[in-house]
Amino acid sequence: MSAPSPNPPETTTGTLQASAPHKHAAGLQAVTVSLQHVARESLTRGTISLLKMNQKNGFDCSSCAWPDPDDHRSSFEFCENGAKATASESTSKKITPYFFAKYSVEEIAEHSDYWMERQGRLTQPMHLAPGATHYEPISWDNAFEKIADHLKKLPSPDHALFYTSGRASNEAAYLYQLLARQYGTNNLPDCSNMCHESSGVAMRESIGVGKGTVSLQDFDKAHVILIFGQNPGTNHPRMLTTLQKAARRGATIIAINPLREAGLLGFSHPQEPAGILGQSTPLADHYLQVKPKGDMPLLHGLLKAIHANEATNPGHHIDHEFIEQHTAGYEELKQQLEKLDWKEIVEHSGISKARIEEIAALLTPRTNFISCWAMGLTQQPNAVATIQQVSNLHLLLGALGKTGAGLCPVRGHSNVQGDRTMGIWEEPPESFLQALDQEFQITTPRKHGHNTVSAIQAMHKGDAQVFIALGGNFLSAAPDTEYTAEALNNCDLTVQISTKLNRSHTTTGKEALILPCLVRSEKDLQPQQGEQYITVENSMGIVHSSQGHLNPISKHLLSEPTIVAKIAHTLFGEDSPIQWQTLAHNYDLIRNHIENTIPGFEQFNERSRKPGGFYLPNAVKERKFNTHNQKANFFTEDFTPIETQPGQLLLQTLRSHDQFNTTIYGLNDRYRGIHNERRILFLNLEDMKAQGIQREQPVDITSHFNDQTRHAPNFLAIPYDLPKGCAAAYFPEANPLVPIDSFAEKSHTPTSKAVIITIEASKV
Ligand SMILES: Nc1nc2c(c(=O)[nH]1)N[C@H]1C(S)=C(S)[C@@H](COP(=O)(O)OP(=O)(O)OC[C@H]3O[C@@H](n4cnc5c(=O)[nH]c(N)nc54)[C@H](O)[C@@H]3O)O[C@H]1N2
Ligand SMILES: Nc1nc2c(c(=O)[nH]1)N[C@H]1C(S)=C(S)[C@@H](COP(=O)(O)OP(=O)(O)OC[C@H]3O[C@@H](n4cnc5c(=O)[nH]c(N)nc54)[C@H](O)[C@@H]3O)O[C@H]1N2
Ligand SMILES: [Mo]
Repeated sequence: MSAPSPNPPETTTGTLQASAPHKHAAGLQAVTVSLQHVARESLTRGTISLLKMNQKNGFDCSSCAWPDPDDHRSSFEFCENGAKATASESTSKKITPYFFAKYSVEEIAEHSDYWMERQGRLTQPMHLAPGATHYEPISWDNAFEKIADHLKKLPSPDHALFYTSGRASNEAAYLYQLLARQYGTNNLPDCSNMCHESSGVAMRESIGVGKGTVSLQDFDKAHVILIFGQNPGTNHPRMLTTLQKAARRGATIIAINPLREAGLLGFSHPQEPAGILGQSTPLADHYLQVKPKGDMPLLHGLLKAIHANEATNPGHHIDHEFIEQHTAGYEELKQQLEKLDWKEIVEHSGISKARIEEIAALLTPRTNFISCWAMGLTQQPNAVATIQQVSNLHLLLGALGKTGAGLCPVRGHSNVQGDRTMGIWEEPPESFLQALDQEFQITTPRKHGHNTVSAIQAMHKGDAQVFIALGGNFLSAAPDTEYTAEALNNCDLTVQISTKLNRSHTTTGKEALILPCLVRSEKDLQPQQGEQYITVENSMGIVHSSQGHLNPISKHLLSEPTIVAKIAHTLFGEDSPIQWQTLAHNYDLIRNHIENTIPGFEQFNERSRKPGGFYLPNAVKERKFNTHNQKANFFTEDFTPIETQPGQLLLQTLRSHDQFNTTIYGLNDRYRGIHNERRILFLNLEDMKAQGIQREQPVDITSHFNDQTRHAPNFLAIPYDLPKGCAAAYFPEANPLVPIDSFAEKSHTPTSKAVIITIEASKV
């Protein structure tokens, strides 16, 4: 039997409607589209959910990690894409065992991701036996037995992989890492490895903490806000309210992005009368259309221009006191900047010297400025070094650890930051492992585990046979779809703890399990212990509770903490030093353990019950830098451009407006003027002319890495406002093109924003 195809159908819909891109985001249409999505899934469950979302007594929106305002929450504290996420999880549609009896795994795989999403919620544990064509129902106890049996059979605990996606609560994540470590491995790859890992690595080296250093209030005090490689109109729409407030008060917003994104140009607030009527607030005062990967030379240019300003007007353009007191490595940076050639800076960044000087003039030690960034920086080959140049800019001007200034990596998944705080990390610090050993009387392993890329390589080589996923859609999110599929097919057992159907349920190991769990908006009622709540940490280090209110869609569902604890209980038995049975049902007990083992969680139960939650400590806010030398470090790094041959383009893979990562809510990308199609390749008009490609013509894409090629057919070419030589296509359709061996230095993040491609007209 051949394995089902890992790719979504490689055909176009035939119904593309392409129009001009929008010049601002949101407005009334955002509200109508939200309501359409709610109505399609379930009007009652969806509306109740929207009213409870992001309220102090409600649940945390599972869409993005942008924080809620501390005060002045409106009764509709949501955005269009949060509404889509909530409609999707609150749907009344269900996938029952009948569905799996009707469709074989191969037949399910023939459908699109959009179709999979619309089938509804998973409702019962299902088992795919070795050699079987269909999933069949299985009892929870039998499912846990199968997992325990497989784990007990492995030659070493390092042959098991425990993947986490960033929606898991703090409580679930803490239990999950404890399960892996009691079992004996640090193999805890997570979605962060494909996402903000580069930010964590860069910031830990340079300022001693891998998290952002600002809070929402700092945005009220900032004079300048820089936004690198981020599309907030689609991916963090609630950030637009923050930016609108800043713009209205006169702050300068600078967008750095190869694409002109509607959400950076302007915003019509859908909850203001003027916004509903379509009046928009202009956002970006300066739009720097950098070349892809051009941020590092741009930052070099800014640093150089600031030094030139200081030379003409000494004492006004650099914060010498901050540098002296708090930093190391400044002299090396200064020497490097002197040697850098403006011609190369301009060529590689795509931004003129005059323009760079204009921006540099805005940045002085008296300027409060915040730098935000997302995947446009983190998924580049030189991501870590680039983010360290952002940090250099802040160190040079002392724009760190003071009101209105600091670094703001804008996280993706709603609890990806919390999961890392809870120990979902393949390279845990010794202090954390010691704390676990002491708290639980176990011996945790010291050997570092696999990250996402090395986990795939290990499965491919046959060095890992059991793959368990706490959420997510590993197959479609990972790079190099065909290679990752082969890796998963090699496993003896793959286990997906999931809420909705996805392609990781059809590309499996020899045996597979689907374990369906509660979503955030559902009540978590535990036997004897009653209703439980969970906690999450947002992008700005605020930990708060989240409590569901809907009745679960099926009586068979278990919560994530319960599922994890029951796997552990079955695996370790009654004699385990950890009382897994009690942890499964009483989350206060889990929070007590978190309090005892992770700094910053004192009186966790008490403080998480307070509306709004609490801030975790962040040393950088007090200008303390917990690096190897207790200083903030300047990093001096040379820029190496990506060499492309004539005819080659640099492809970035990005998100449309109607998706959450691999979950496809619809086929539109409204702000970019795309309707009814996802197999789109955005190109510069001159490149299209040079290659003789017509508008909407189907093209096949080949990617090139070392001597290897990879292919993805049938994308419709659309001319777009992006720099010559660069191209863009949607994730996950373009993932087969991302080479497994191409990842960022130091962080191992797949280079999903820098894939060398060639294109040719599809043969019809
Ligand atoms: N609705 C919705 N919300 C989401 C998600 C979703 O899929 N849907 N995903 C969540 C997750 S997990 C994450 S990580 C975030 C992702 O949020 P984003 O990072 O905003 O997501 P992307 O679509 O990958 O957009 C990357 C942006 O970087 C730009 N870019 C590409 N290359 C470069 C470059 O070399 N330099 C610069 N300066 N810019 C570049 C692109 O043009 C694009 O605007 O959103 C989160 N929120
Ligand atoms: N080419 C390319 N690849 C990329 C990216 C890119 O920009 N380009 N971005 C990368 C990034 S930033 C990220 S974060 C990863 C995302 O990688 P993942 O986090 O692995 O993927 P998602 O698509 O977010 O996962 C969606 C699935 O999670 C499950 N799910 C949803 N909610 C819950 C829940 O509450 N509990 C449980 N247990 N399951 C749930 C559902 O079954 C759903 O199908 O993808 C990465 N891959
Ligand atoms: Mo992400």
